[in-house]
Amino acid sequence: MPLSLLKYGLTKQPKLQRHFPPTPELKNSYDVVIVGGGGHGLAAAYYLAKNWGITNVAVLEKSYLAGGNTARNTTIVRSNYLTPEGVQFYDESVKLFQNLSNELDYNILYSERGHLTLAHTDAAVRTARWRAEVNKHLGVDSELIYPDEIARLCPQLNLGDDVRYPILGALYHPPGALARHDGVAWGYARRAAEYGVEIHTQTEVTGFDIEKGKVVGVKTNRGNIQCGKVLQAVAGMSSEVARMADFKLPIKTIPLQACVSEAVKPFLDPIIVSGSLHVYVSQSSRGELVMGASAEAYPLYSTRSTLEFKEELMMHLLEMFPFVGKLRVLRQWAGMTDMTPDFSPVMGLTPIENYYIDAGWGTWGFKATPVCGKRMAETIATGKIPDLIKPFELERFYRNEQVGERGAASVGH
Ligand code: FAD
Ligand code: PYC
Repeated sequence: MPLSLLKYGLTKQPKLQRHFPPTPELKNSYDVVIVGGGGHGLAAAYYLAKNWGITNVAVLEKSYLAGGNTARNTTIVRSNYLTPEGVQFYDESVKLFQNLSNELDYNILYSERGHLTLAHTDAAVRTARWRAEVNKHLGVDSELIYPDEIARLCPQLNLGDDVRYPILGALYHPPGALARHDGVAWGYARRAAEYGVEIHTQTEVTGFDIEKGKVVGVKTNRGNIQCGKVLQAVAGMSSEVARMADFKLPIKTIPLQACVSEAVKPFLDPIIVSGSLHVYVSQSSRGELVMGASAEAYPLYSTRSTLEFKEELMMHLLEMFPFVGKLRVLRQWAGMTDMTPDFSPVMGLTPIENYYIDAGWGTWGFKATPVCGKRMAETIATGKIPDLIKPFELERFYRNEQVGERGAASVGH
């Protein structure tokens, strides 16, 4: 339990605390400028300050704090990936998540539920077995299970064969978890600010000063600043911001929608994902069903919601949980996801000296917030890329050494 929560509970008249310091005036120069005040940018700022003593840092956010994909995701945390590179990377993040409330002294409502990826075809069973074996080999808890065990873990699931795609098995990953997405960003922001990091909201980066291939300044709607180093962490705007710095990313921006139902009493403990039915669902600590389906079919810079998405999602959801037919949808939204060809992120150096990239998080980057922040901070501080993130360098696309994770994406594409 975070210490502050305990103190709050025991205090008769708790003092109301401002969450973050107000946006300060921009200084002329910073050692590090982080573009993007989502979970990733804020986590990197925190670890730069805490692990490396680098505090002359500005986080520049064009809108309000963490209102991008950090606020729009469905908060699933897991490490049951397909490639050894992916499994090791996300496993470090899960471990950081497990202690994050204590580390930040901020309650992120981390809730370990177990994660079930349902298999409705022989091919899906094969992939589940493959993932389970790679996971186990690397010390990650995952196994292939069959309908009797699925029924024990999730008795509400329709396991009958009176449906189009009966459930044949599942990849079961006990550490699969949910967390409060805003809490993760706010916790990092608050602690980073305590170390002296400046957080500037309503501050849009509009360009960069690049001299002889090296970044030396950042242009914003509030004026120009000089900088030692830049970290780009802008999710759905990755290609556009990289274009301002004059380099290209192999990224397409594709909208992904989600929705929540009204709150009902807890009935669904595990997180359920069905690749074949293109649907995933969990129940939040507030009691809402949090649901998603496939990404849109084409690239677009838009966060509109559609009726078509909801209709398709509900059709599939009812096949798995027929009794939720009367449940009402409360909210629906979309985020813009930066999709790479291999469904893995891009982290590390860029063709511009002192300009670092944290992108390509597509539909999978919330769970990586702690590990990416920690390892990008290390990269910026030391100038060396840690082995854990080396496979995810931008350079891999030129060497054709992709880290194929399509088979482990929970979202249909
Ligand atoms: P963001 O939170 O988007 O932060 C980037 C920030 O950069 C934004 O606040 C934006 O305003 C700012 N910015 C952009 N351009 C500029 C500029 N020029 N100047 C200044 N600031 C700028 N991942 C999971 O692991 N699990 C899930 O369950 C999951 N579900 C998802 C469901 C949906 C519907 C969506 C859309 C995504 C989901 N994801 C999930 C993916 C996850 O949300 C993202 O990968 C992750 O949030 C990326 O974090 P970020 O900090 O990089 O981006
Ligand atoms: O990466 O686990 C995930 C996920 C689930 C829904 C969207 N992304």
